[in-house]
Amino acid sequence: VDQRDAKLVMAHFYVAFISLAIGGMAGLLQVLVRSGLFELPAGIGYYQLLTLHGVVLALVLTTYFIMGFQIAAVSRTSGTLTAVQRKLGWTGFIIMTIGTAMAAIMILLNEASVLYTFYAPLQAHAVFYLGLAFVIVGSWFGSAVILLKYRQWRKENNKAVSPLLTFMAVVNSIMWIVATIGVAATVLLQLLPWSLGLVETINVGVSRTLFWYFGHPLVYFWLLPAYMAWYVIIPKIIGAKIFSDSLARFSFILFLLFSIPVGFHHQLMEPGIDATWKFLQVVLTFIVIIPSLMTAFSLFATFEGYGRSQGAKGLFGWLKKLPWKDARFVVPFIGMVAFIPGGAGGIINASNQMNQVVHNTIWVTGHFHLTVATTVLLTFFGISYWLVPHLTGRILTKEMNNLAITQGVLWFVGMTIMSGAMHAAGLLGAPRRSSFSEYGGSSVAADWIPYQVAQGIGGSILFLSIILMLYIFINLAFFSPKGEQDFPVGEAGHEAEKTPKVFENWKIWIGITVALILFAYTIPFIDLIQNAPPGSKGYKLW
Ligand code: HAS
Repeated sequence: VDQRDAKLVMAHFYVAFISLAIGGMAGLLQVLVRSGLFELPAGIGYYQLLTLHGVVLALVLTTYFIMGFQIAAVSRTSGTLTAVQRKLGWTGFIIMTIGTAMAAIMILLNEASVLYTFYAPLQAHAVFYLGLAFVIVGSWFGSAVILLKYRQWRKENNKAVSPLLTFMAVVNSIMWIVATIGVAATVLLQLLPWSLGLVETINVGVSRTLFWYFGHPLVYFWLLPAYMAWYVIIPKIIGAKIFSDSLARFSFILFLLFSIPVGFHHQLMEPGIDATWKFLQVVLTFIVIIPSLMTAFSLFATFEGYGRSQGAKGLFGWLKKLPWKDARFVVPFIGMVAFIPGGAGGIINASNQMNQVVHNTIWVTGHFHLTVATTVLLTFFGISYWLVPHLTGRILTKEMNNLAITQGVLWFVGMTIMSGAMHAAGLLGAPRRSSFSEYGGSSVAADWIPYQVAQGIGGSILFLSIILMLYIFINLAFFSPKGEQDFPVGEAGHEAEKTPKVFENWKIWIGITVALILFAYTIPFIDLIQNAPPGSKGYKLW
């Protein structure tokens, strides 16, 4: 990656890792408070802390890391950014950072303790919503960089099939732009006027529906960069070929089509949405599981194929041939393993009847700590271990490599304890998003306490792992020996079939995406607006 692009990427990474430090600290306090062993000092509110933890880690860290990584991936595979593209990238970075600072200040002032999902009826200070609007708009600039570079590459290469990593970044950027329209709409049309006092009430159902229209694709916006690394980078690291370029592209297209019209699976317990539409979106949710199953298949095929090519014998002998001493492989691999129970938990959540058991319990928190906070995050850490030194002109030393493996293993241990306890307590009915309480001596609540203590122990181990990660990051960014660290990009095997051009016929894919969204959302929206609760006046968004 060209030095000028590297600077832009590193700017994103600095914010991401500062967020990790702040969010990790908030997470530690969080889990200790819930265990009943600790009380928050200096008038810090439980929901203030929870909002900080969620916003900084789930929204800020992820968005900055992904924007940075995608720019690096496109610059590496489709060529250095033009001056205009780089300027656009910096503009987006600055707008996002102003927005992040605005939102963060409001959270610190306890003026925006509305949780990372920030939909109504909780209300924050207008500056918080304005800040969010800035973050969204800034991220559109970052996405535009990816799309412009892609268009330039295609023009210069006679519309040939684009490099796989670039193609994947394009899919994720298109999905992001379509999805963020929903959250931009609720922020600008509902939450902002409401918090400014311009309207007295807003339609809560609409606000939640617009949020989840964005909120579910948001989780795939996090996941797809991890899949980019799994499909394209991991094969190169282990010395194998990409299993199938076409399969990888097809799974990304399926994510584009089916990530968005599924938000109702977060609203299965909510009134105001007819069961028919919930049913439809549950069916679509089960379709969006397919590309993940394809990914699992493809990874197993890559690993097994490689192991056997190295002479592995027996059913699982290939596992022994994988590079267990290379942090660039081991850390994301732990993330992959976590996605097996994480994904299974998601399938349970999505099953209408079972959702009634787990909804709003701490089971859901356990689910997303396996998915985003392990699968995705460990893959991002695994990427950082080679990408940061690549960008700063340094190398990942053997010593740092071993420390990185320790970091991944510590995370695995801490998360197994914390997330395992969350899943178990959730099944016993423990609510999510609540501070420590004995609920007036309730015997049911007493059963949750040992699990909460276990969460405290697991969370503390996770915090150690975060400290280790930050130490390695600082080392790779500033102190590691100078040298050239490779940016690994895999290639498809010679026997692979030619990739069909239809994957880049965006008119078809964006057309179907829009059609599916309209199909899944139009009538429920009309219902929500027409059946607005009594008392809402005038235009029924309010
Ligand atoms: Fe989820 C709630 C359903 C995936 C994140 N999810 C959440 C929330 C978050 C989140 C943050 O239907 C909470 C939101 C809130 O605050 O309220 N989720 C699903 C489904 C999937 C899923 C069906 N979720 C994710 C991913 C996330 C994420 C990914 C973040 C990155 N989720 C739900 C539902 C709810 C929900 C409901 C609402 C619950 C409620 O009631 O509130 C699927 O995409 C999962 C498919 C995944 C698989 C796994 C494939 C496995 C792979 C690994 C292969 C491993 C290898 C390693 C090769 C089918 C690809 C080799 C291993 C060896 C052992 C050798």
